[in-house]
Amino acid sequence: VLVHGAGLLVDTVFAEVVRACAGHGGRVDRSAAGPSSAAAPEHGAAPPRPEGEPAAGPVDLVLALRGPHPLPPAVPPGAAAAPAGDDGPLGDEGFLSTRVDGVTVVLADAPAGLLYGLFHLVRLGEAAFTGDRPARAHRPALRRRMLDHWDNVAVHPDMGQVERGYAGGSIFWHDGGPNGDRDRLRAYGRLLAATGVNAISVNNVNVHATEARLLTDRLDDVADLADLLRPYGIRVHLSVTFAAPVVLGGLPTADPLDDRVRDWWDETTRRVYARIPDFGGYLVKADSEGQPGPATYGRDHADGANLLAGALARHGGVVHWRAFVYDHRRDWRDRSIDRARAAYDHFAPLDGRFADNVVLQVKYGPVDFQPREPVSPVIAAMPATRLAVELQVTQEYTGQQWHACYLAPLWSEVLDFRPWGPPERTVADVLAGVPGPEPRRDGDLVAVANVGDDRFWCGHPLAQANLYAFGRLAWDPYLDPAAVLDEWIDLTFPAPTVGDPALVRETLHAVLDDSWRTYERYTAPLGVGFMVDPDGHYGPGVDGYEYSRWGTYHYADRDGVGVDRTRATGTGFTGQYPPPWSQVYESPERCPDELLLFFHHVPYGHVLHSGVTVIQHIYDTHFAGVEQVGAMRDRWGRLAGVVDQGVHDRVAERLDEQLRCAIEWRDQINTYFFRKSGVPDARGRRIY
Ligand code: GCW
Repeated sequence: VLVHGAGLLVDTVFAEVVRACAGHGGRVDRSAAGPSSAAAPEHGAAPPRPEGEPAAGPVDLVLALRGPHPLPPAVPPGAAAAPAGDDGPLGDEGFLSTRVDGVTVVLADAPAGLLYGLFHLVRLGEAAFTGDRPARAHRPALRRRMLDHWDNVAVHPDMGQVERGYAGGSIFWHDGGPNGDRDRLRAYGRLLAATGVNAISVNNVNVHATEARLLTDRLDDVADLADLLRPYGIRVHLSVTFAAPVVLGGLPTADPLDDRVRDWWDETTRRVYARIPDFGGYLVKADSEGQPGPATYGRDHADGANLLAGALARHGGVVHWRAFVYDHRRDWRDRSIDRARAAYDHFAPLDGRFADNVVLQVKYGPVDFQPREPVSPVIAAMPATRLAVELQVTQEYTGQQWHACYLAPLWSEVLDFRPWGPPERTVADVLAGVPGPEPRRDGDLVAVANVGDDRFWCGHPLAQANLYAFGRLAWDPYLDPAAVLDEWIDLTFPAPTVGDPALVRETLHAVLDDSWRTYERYTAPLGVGFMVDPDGHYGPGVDGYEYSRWGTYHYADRDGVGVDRTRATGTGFTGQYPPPWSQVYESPERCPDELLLFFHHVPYGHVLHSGVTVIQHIYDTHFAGVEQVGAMRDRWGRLAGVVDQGVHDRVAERLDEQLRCAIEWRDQINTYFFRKSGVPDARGRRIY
């Protein structure tokens, strides 16, 4: 192998190859390393070679940065030519990959591209070194691919250390301070780079007292994380409290239009960049669920976001401002309010007022990460605003990493959704910056992270597939979830040396491919959402939220179920969508079955497009869902002795629990609706 070029991330590439050679044989040379290179010669590595001098012996693989040094002679003539019809710039993170005359070549114009090119080869595996491959350019579709950790430095009395974390304690913070396990943090950076993630925010969006200080007197801890993650091309962001000028700066106000407040943010941000020159920016949850915000001062979200954006702009930073804003103290009796409307009502009127380095971060659905929601109407409503779509890799509402639930098919449905109807752009197109009628800004894909200090990273070993799939879909939102799962399987489970080589792959597909829909079958039906236990959001609690202040109701009575969100007779939420969706969702006949109860209150006898009544659908899917979980568990059993014992045991333990919990869901939901409606199951199965 020859690694050619200079820079921190080229050093990382070199170190990766050194490590691979140490493990598997082979030899690596380095050329044009340049004075900036800090790479110490390691086992298996030859010292850097002067420019132009050929590597000794045949070279199988060249990873080379183009310019300022000439490409090494080991690059076969022709390998450096642009692919036919694609001679555009590779950008900061893109790369060319080809194989010519028996030499595999990766070329990039910037060091990060070389690192992504290396991980691309790892994904190709042996295929990277067989036959010739025409040159192909790879570039990320989205510029920022970001994970948000909801980690607290200190253990929080109600939420534990990681809010909605299901993988042990925080990977970043331990015992009120930084996590001393630096190897683990480096390994995390490496893992994220291999999926394509390039930005991370390292503390909870609910910013408590200790965590607020990460911005000021605890900044060294953040700088340390930035140092550990930088070699993998990952920029560090911070969640900040909007009240920081008061709680940290001692000012009497945090009013965004007050000069003292502006000066405080400018100066504080200047200090952050003096310490962390490539700092990513701030993430803010404001005026939501008790977090402070500009509303206290009679200012709006644009005033608030632009204040921080101004402080960050001169340093190249961005502010991610969350659109997850709603009244969490409402009266359930008041039928005039609809939580689904809130994000649009707050933000759509502000379109055009946000600074260019504000990214409005919108949850994919209008309510809150339910297993089934329509895509948020905010995406179509804000053409003049840079957007991020926020997904939830951590499985708050999808089984909390006790249930196997592969989420990439859900995310792909969101990314493939066409906010203005076919044939207009998809959500993925919008984020990728494909221009529409109005010039469009590109956006980000963001997700709440699912990693903690757990031995298997994610609690459930199969939940790693979600982390992997998030990174891959953020790099290329047009990828097929099943193909992404294949990549993950191949990278994660070595082919068994004895027995059927296809067994692992087939089993994992059987367990995971349909697991999100299976989860949907045994939980809340037809998009109605929020039938979870309010204490912790795990397991059933059919009426748990029905008379609460949170705004998430299903309105089941003896005659029917669902939320009337029509313009004609309901909350008017359907009017937040442009055509054709405003009409499709308005009509119970045209509304897709899986969203029917999100948009309509219908009688139990209402006949779905599938031909069955709503009540029979509820019974059928709940019995089917449990059967499917049983089948998943049996399938997994066949991998005993084939995959690592520790992994096998952990997954088996979780599938047992998934089955127990699915049965609980089935019986509570079926019994609830049987008692409400009095309609028996047409197939006479046991309901309590
Ligand atoms: O899904 C809800 C969670 C809260 C979370 C909030 C948010 C960080 O239940 O725990 O708070 O969303 O997204 O801000």
